[in-house]
Amino acid sequence: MKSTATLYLILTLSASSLAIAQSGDMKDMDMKGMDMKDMEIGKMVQSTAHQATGVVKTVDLAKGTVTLAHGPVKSLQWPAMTMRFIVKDKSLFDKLAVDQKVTVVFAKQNVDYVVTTVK
Ligand SMILES: [Cu+2]
Repeated sequence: MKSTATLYLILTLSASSLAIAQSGDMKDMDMKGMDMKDMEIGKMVQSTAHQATGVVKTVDLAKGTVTLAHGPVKSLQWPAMTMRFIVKDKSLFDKLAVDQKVTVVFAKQNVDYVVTTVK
């Protein structure tokens, strides 16, 4: 009886800790996914993401840059301006066509602003 009760307790505990571990894993996976993405584009793990909406003026796939005429960016206290962004994830160029209106998420990396998402 005692061993059965103990086994039951162990099973119950491992089932609940498994559930916790699984939800923990999912959080870890999200974090790892973000870290990996950040690592790909350099030391921007600590960078804050900003968002800008604007029109694509030029695209340079070879250099990995895009020039946007973007509206004000409150999080950076930027006025509207036309400027160059770095695009390290080449797949983003699929969404970056000249004259296209886009919303981008970007982060400062050293002296550059790197686009991480195009909406
Ligand atoms: Cu700007």
